[in-house]
Amino acid sequence: MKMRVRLVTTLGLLGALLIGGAAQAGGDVVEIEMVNNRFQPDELEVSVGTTVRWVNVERRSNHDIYFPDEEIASGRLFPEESWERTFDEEGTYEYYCQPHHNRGMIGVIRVVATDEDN
Ligand SMILES: [Cu+2]
Repeated sequence: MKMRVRLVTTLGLLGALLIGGAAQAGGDVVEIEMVNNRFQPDELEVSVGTTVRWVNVERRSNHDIYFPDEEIASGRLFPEESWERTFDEEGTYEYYCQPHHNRGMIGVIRVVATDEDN
C-alpha cells in the first residue's frame, strides 16, 4: 500500500490512471464522477489513507462538494475539473452538492481501517 502512495506522488496523473482500476485499498486514489446531477458512485467505502477524487464529467453543469459537518467545500467545479480529498481518519463522511442538494445530489464516503491496522 505504501508503495502505491509513492507511485501516485511520483508519477502524478499517470500513476493515478494506472492504479485507478484497482483503487479500493488504502493509499489509492478513487474517482467519483459527477454526471447527470449525481455522484457516481454515491456511496463509497474506502480504507484509511485513500484519496477520493471527484471529477465533473458533465457537458455544462457545474457542481461542488460540501461536507456540512466539517464545513469543507471544494468550490465550484466546472466540466473537466476535479477536486481531491484524502481521508486519514475512519468515519462516515456525508456530503452533497450545494446547488443541487434539494434535487438529491448527495453522497457518502465510509472510511474504514486498513487490514494492516487490524
Ligand atoms: Cu451539483
